[in-house]
Amino acid sequence: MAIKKEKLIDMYRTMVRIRIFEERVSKEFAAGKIGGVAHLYIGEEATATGACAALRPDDYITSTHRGHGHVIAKGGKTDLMMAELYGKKTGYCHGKGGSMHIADMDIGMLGANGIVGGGISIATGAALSAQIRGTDQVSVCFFGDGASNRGTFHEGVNLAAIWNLPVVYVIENNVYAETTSITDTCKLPNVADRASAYGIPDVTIDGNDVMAVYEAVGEAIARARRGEGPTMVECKTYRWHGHYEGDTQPYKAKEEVEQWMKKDPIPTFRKQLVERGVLTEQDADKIDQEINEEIEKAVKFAEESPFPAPEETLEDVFA
Ligand SMILES: Cc1ncc(C[n+]2csc(CCOP(=O)(O)OP(=O)(O)O)c2C)c(N)n1
Ligand SMILES: [Mg+2]
Repeated sequence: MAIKKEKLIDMYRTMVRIRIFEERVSKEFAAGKIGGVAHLYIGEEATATGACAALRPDDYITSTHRGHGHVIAKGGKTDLMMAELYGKKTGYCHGKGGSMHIADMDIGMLGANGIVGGGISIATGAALSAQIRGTDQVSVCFFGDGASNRGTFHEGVNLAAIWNLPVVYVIENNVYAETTSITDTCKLPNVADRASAYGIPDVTIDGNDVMAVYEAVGEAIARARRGEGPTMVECKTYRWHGHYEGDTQPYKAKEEVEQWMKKDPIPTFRKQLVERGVLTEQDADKIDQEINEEIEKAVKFAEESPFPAPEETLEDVFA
């Protein structure tokens, strides 16, 4: 697939933005600045970045409880997201939703979700809506290996298959669902092998290879846009941090962690871009620096923003 230099640089920038945002969240969470729970996307940056790079601005995505990377990859604002994590009035949900409720309709980001597998129904519904309205929008649904064991997976994928809906199911197989390894809940070598039971195509790829994700999800999106229905793309990846910040991960083997750390998607892509002459090391350093400054500003914005007033408690709350 031909891809412009600017796009490649943008993909690098997005992965760095996710990494630095998440590292900062980890730090501020530990310092007690962020309440609730934080599920971080560190290590999985290439999956959201490659998939969203293949989407149009008017396409949809749905996310999970581990949603910061998806928001950033679809073009969300790091200052509004940081303020939301801080519980501030200037945040995406006016400080009342936190990490697991961030949505941005202006960029087609239909929501993070505290309900595992909840996004599968929403992405399928968004694809149905596009089909009924006769647009050629596509919906990309991100979910975990664990979510593929939920009923919504069967319901959503089966419906999309039967009705030929324009949706791409992106399984982020990061090996674990909380403390449970996927090998304890799925007999198949690949979770996406389940797609054949629904009569839809599937592909399993290295989710830490941003170009492989871009190409595989890009082909699935093109298929969906042509009216040829859903595809399942499994991205094999790994989360570096605990399931939540504070999880000490006694269930992971040291060798397994070390092996995956060697497959860090960001330096791998950076090296490829330098070797291909897309970027110099200095250009890449400059991008890293710019993103550091952006995230610093996002933290300052969050710190300096007010909390919502007590009398606003019931505003923005729908039933
Ligand atoms: C319906 C539902 N069941 C259980 C939970 C508790 N829970 C939160 S995250 C999680 C594991 C999800 O694993 P996976 O889908 O692989 O996503 P990952 O955390 O690995 O990104 C579980 C069981 C929940 N939030 N919602
Ligand atoms: Mg998982």
